[in-house]
Amino acid sequence: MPTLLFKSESDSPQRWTAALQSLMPDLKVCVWPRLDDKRDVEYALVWIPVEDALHSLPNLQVIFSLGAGIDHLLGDAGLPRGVPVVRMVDPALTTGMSEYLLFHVLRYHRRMSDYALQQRLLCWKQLPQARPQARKIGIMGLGVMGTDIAGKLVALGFEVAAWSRRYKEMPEVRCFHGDDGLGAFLARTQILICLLPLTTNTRHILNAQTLSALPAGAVVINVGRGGHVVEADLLRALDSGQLSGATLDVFDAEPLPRTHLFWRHPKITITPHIASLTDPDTAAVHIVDNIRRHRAGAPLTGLVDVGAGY
Ligand code: NDP
Ligand code: OXD
Repeated sequence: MPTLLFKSESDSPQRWTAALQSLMPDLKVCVWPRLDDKRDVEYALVWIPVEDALHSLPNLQVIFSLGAGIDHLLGDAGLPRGVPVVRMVDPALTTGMSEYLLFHVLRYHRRMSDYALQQRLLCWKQLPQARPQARKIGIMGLGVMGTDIAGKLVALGFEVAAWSRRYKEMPEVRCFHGDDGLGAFLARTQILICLLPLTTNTRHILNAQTLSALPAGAVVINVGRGGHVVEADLLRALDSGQLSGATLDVFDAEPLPRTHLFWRHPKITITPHIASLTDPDTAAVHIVDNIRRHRAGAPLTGLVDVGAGY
């Protein structure tokens, strides 16, 4: 009988156990710190802090992350090195992200903040309406989630570009890659979506230099990680008018401290890291599928390249 150790302070062990066992009834799920015999544990499903939960599990084969973004887990001192790490990849998580991004892109595209302001002023005024073909969206990160939102924006008629680490092609998406491609990507982007993983190469990528490379009046939607943004540079770009708005779902410090300037900034929309939430009922499919793959000696899906940091 395969045994999985579950440890998370922010996810429900009952919901996860039920979801996993509905798909794999013979899976034994132990919830940290209740463990009968450490030698039985082959799989772990965890979120930070890992603490000493994974230490001295002599037969641990695969560590599953409860998150798609892996930066926190890779940075956790409790993560044993050398054991394969699999991140969360779930079509429902991806769909949730695309819903969030479509909502905010359309909100900016259709100038809903301007109309909200007009309503407060009792002002009845029709503003010019741009065609989607005239709106240039740029997606940083053309991975699982970036590819999905890119396709959905293309389907709506937007002019879409994406920027990735390695060369990529996608129909009707202008693809840029690497340091050399960044300048041209930013120069044409009016609505910038950050869907990058946080790595040593992407930390602080939204800074004074990159924000000033966007066309004046651009907007930024950050759903990657707070560490992608140099907060003071973002505030300066908003206050100078270089940026006309920012939607931020992720922050360096979460929960965002009540005294943080972002909260009350008129050009910032804040959400509490909810762009897409993992649902055990759908996400368990990915875990169970990978356990089956592992037991059959097949390649795992969502395997993290620890060296690359994602
Ligand atoms: P993927 O690993 O599938 O995609 C990552 C993309 O980023 C790839 O296209 C990769 O390029 C690109 N990338 C990585 N490093 C660089 C770099 N140095 N320069 C340029 N491009 C780079 O990740 P997902 O799409 O699944 O998720 C993306 C991120 O979204 C997660 O890491 C997480 O931080 C965030 N997230 C946020 C959530 C929220 O609720 N706010 C929910 C879920 C995820 P290449 O294709 O060449 O490898
Ligand atoms: C994730 C997240 O990475 O929720 O899954 O941010």
